[in-house]
Amino acid sequence: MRRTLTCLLVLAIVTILNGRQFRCDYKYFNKADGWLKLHRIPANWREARLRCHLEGSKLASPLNTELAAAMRSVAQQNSLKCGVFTGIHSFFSRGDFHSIEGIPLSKIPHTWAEGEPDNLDNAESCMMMLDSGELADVNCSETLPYLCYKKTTRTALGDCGTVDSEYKLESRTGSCYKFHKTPRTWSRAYMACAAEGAHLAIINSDTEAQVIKEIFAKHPGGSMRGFFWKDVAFVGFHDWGEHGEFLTIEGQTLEEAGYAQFSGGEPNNATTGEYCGAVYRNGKFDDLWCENPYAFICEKNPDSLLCDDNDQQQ
Ligand SMILES: *[C@@H]1O[C@H](CO)[C@@H](O)[C@H](O)[C@H]1NC(C)=O
Ligand SMILES: *[C@@H]1O[C@H](CO)[C@@H](O)[C@H](O)[C@H]1NC(C)=O
Ligand SMILES: [Ca+2]
Ligand SMILES: [Ca+2]
Ligand SMILES: [Ca+2]
Repeated sequence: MRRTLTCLLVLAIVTILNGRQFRCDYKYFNKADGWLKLHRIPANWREARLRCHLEGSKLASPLNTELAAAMRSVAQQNSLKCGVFTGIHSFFSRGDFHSIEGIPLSKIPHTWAEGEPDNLDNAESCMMMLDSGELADVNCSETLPYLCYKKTTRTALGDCGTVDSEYKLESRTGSCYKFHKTPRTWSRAYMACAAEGAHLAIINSDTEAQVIKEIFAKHPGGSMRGFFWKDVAFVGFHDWGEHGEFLTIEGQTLEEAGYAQFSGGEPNNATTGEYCGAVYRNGKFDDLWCENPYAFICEKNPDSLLCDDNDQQQ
């Protein structure tokens, strides 16, 4: 609670001084002209890029000396001696290094670590920054901590405690919801919601099922791009690998959560097995293939500001 208050206060001050805000879990660096967030848990480069993207930012690269200094100071404060991934990559064509923003390596001030770049085993398409600030090419499948960067923009926190204006507060349930039209697998959908400070929607009442049904109705099949089934959307329950019993992502049975209505004939565990939670347009549940991409619905507590976790950076 105190942390939330501190957070609100800091946000308020930042807002007054700069007229800008982004997310409470990001730290503002004036000289670097933006916000940085450290992801301490190592990930491979693809996961790191996606995580930053889903948070509304970009995998950080030392694009200029100020940003490089800010990145180094965060890494050093957190004793990340083994370095961090940068957004500099040659993911599409080995050797053609660019930042995520498309800035070529030749325009990014850099010094190489000793013996680098060496494109070891002809398998190094990603770039890391060492403790010293020097760069080295590495295998993108390595796992390293990383930073996400958001360049300064003028944004405002809405009713939902996020700058993401696609979250809409629903007075009947007190929650905010966002319908994602970019289809993802259930795990990726879970990740996308988490990155937004939300979670896959959990239906806790008939009223909330009605709300979800209305949200779904605002997104007819024709409004979604791509070849996927448009009459189902992932929500927050799963069989947790124990086929036959569904629990919410908060560990409750559907009955305990307050709503357990499956659509007629469901759950049917169709061909190859369906272990992930979804809803039909009628607001009733379906068991669905986890690994196929579908639309999904995130739910967010409007009071959660993304900064009430314990490893908040100072
Ligand atoms: C390096 O990359 C290759 C593919 O380019 C992959 O098969 C290999 O497992 C990677 N090695 C490590 C140590 O991550
Ligand atoms: C669901 O279907 C899969 C594959 O057909 C099967 O292996 C699994 O046991 C089924 N699960 C249940 C709970 O019936
Ligand atoms: Ca190397
Ligand atoms: Ca809910
Ligand atoms: Ca089904």
